[in-house]
Amino acid sequence: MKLLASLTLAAVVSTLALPAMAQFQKPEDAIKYRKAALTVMGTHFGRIGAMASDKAPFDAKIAAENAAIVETMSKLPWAGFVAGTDKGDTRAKPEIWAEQAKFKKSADDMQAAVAQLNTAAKTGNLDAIKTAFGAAGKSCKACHDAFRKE
Ligand code: ASC
Repeated sequence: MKLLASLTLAAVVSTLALPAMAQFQKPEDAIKYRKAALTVMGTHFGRIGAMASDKAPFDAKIAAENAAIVETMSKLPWAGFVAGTDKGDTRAKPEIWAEQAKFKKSADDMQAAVAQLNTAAKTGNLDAIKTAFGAAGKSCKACHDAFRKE
């Protein structure tokens, strides 16, 4: 069982490590994929936000379920930022590719903030969730301000 788990993990990791372009048939597919991933992430993030801003009743289990989804989703959009996909049905700015280290740092910061939100959600403490939600929201906004067109 342990061996099977290791082999499965190795297969998943090597798939994720494939050159991004090899994972999409067409540039449009990469754009669609990253937008879909960000949309799903934003949807579940928003459900936590409703609780964090007292617009929805707080339910620790629902918050934790949503935070786990957000953390998983936060890992996915990046493979879709294939070189040359600043054209088409996208608001991605060319700076994503011109300033790759900066973009990667932004993406990493968001993933770290979202991981902390997931940790906070697991405690079931609304105040901790509010704090972590605020920080995660800032990380979303920082990346959008720098790398997303209006
Ligand atoms: C959301 C969402 C975003 C972020 C961002 C935070 O709920 O969909 O893109 O929060 O608005 O500033």
